[in-house]
Amino acid sequence: MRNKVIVLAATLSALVLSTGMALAQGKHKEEGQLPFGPSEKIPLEQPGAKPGVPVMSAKEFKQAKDIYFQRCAGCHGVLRKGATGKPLTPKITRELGYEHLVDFITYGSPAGMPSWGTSGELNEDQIDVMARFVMQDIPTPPEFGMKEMMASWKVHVPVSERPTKKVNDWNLENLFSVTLRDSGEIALIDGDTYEIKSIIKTGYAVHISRMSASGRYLFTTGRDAKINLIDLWMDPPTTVAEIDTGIEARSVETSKYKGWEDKLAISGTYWPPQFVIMDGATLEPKKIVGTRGITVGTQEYHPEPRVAAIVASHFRPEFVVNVKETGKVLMVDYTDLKNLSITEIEAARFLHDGGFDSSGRYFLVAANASNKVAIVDTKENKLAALVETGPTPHPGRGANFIHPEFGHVWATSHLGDETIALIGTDPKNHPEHAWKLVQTLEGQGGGSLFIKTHPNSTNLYVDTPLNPDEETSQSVAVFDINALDKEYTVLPIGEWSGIKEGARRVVQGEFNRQGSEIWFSVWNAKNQPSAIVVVDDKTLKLKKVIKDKRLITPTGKFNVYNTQHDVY
Ligand code: DHE
Repeated sequence: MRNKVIVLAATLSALVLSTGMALAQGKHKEEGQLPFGPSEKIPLEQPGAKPGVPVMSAKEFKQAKDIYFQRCAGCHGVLRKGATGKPLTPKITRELGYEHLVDFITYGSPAGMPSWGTSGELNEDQIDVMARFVMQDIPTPPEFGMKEMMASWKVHVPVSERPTKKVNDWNLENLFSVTLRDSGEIALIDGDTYEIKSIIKTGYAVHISRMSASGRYLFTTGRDAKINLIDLWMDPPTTVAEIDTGIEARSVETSKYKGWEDKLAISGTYWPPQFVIMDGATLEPKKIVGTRGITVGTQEYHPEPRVAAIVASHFRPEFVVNVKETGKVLMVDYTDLKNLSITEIEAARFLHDGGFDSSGRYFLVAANASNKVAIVDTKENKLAALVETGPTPHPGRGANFIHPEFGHVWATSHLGDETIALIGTDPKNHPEHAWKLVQTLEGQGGGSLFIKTHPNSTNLYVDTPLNPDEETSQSVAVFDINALDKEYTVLPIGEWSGIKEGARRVVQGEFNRQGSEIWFSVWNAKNQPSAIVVVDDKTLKLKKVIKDKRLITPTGKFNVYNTQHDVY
């Protein structure tokens, strides 16, 4: 075992910050503001001065609010109730006191709080305002309902003016949609020629791209909850509609059940805590549903249960909506939006990301701070199992493969340690192993975010972008699926990129259509070069480095065919 480290999910914001700091340190430095992002939409009132609570000027409050929403809210929550990070409610922060908070923000903690000061990511003035900010009463951002959504909704190309068949000569099946995080764009890259075919302006820091069932429409969601609907049949592919569905978001999906292909779309938001069902061809908002409510287990009210991963069921006309803070999976039947029917499945708290098993029937989702994976049977609408896997599972969509001994398995890596957990997913042929942890592998170290394989591959790739050791964060481990006990191979992707500067974090492998190549992002700060490194899956040798000054902070990559058909 190498480099065993404890890296908790809070570190993720450190990563986000380190790449985003270039923005904060650029021309907006004076105001301490970021040029764009969700916080722009949040006209928060500054709470009145209180005895014993440090005073802040309006300018300082605004600066702190921006930093908080951009960097801290992902882990601590908008209402500071804690999730992946600890709660920061005024009672707690005032008891801790200003000096303690300054030290904590400056030096971090072994439990995963990043060392914002010593890493150089926040300067002393910024740490001072953040310590004072978290001692204030919690400002609640505004709600975002139908009126606000309608005001932001734009149809750029009406359905009647769109082509009735594909009119470009692009090979859509092997096209990659690549998030250019800090420039608020995606790049569409041809998987056959590696040519950047187009750069499309989107919301800020697109989190995921999803494909409609037909493969025609590409949906992106910005962190600022802007949804772009891109018609891939047009020449060139173009945004045909857009809408803001809230203030902060991470998930978007479209209806895939037979007869409902391309008909509806759904966006889940972190703030406000809700989801909205929209028309699939125009994004017209149709139905907003709040997710505030009672948690599983302790059964107490939570005011901010954020919507994490959403997938579309293949077995019923339903969306599978994972609510982080309540730990509930909502099976939302979309056939009758007026008389909406939702099956609520109790899973475990802090649901985050996940993917289907190879049959497409079971959805496996990380309940990250509970160290568990919840398995939902989307045919029977029941919880199949809750499996303890290790500290802070973070699968992305996970990896499905056939294990020489246990048959079909699904795998996740972990943020909190070096382990990779394999869960049996074949109740028919291997009932004794189904929904059980069948094997644990040891990878390079903690700080892993994504794991990947493909039905045509016999390799299992595990990234470690958040590991504090540079060599580890700049490389990936590859296991041979047919000899999992054998030592893994390390691919020095950062070095292969030829880039000499920066953190060069290697993140999220994504296969091409054929399953013959895997693409990794080499993720640097906005003002530094980044790249995509393509690896030949058979030989594990470098095949291509895609470098271009337009590739600003590439992170997630979504192959059209694999995303459309849930191949992973
Ligand atoms: Fe993600 C998926 C939330 C930070 C890159 N991320 C997801 C999903 C959620 C989520 C809920 C699943 C969406 C779905 O399937 O519908 N991510 C969050 C956060 O709350 C968190 C921890 C902190 C934050 O403030 O955003 C966070 N994520 C990051 C990053 O820092 C990453 C590495 C870079 C970035 O672009 O922001 C990042 N997240 C991704 C990617 C996926 C993702 C690439 C999709 C992976 C896939 O293969 O499907």
